[in-house]
Amino acid sequence: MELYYQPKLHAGYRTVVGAEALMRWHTPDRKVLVPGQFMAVAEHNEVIRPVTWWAIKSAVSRLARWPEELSIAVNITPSLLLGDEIISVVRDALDIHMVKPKRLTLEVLESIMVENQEAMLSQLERLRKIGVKISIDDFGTGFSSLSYFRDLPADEIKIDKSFVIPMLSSKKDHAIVKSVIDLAHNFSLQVVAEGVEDMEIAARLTDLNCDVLQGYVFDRPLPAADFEKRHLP
Ligand code: G
Ligand code: MN
Repeated sequence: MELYYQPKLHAGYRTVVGAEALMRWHTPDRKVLVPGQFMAVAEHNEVIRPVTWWAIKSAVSRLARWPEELSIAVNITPSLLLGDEIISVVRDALDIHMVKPKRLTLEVLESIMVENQEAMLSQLERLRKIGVKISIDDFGTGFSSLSYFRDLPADEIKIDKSFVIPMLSSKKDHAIVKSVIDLAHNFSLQVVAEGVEDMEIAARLTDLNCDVLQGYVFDRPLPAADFEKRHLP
């Protein structure tokens, strides 16, 4: 298992503000699989648990060696969010490496609020009390109600790439992106657009006041050493 890193850029200055850590599985027959190709299996046989704790520790140890102003986001599957284990894994990793909690973001799916709402809300509050940031991944695909925005203890939303990719050719997708940015800002949430594949889209997102951009036009997910060579000072 290896963590790759994809840059997240400030939409106005176009400087790197951090990275999303993305898992890659090097299989015995020398293939490199992306999460979509192994996550379902990993979740089914519970190997997802040790692998996710490893990802948190690995990302935090990486942060300790990166400039103070950079952050890293780690994806957390909904089933691991509840309970005390994630709290102690996150706390221990930050303590051991003396990394400021605000530099670690946990990306969770919009669907976490579907069941167990009360438990999930208080768990997100607990995590935010430690000081880590909560980001809602793939936003727009999970059929949220408006009360979602009112109640959600989060810091950031990521607009799903299925809206971002066609936003210049589809008026409706453009309207969704624009509306979500405004709505999120009204609730003091930072907005990240994922799936930014060309500079024209990047420019439009900047015009629409999107805060952070991520996508192939800036870089693909890279092995840590390559990320550091290309994106660290
Ligand atoms: O939302 P989620 O965390 O699943 O999104 C991350 C995934 O999106 C990663 O697998 C990453 O490789 C992929 N990705 C990143 N940038 C782009 C992009 O610009 N276009 C597309 N189509 N996919 C992207
Ligand atoms: Mn993600």
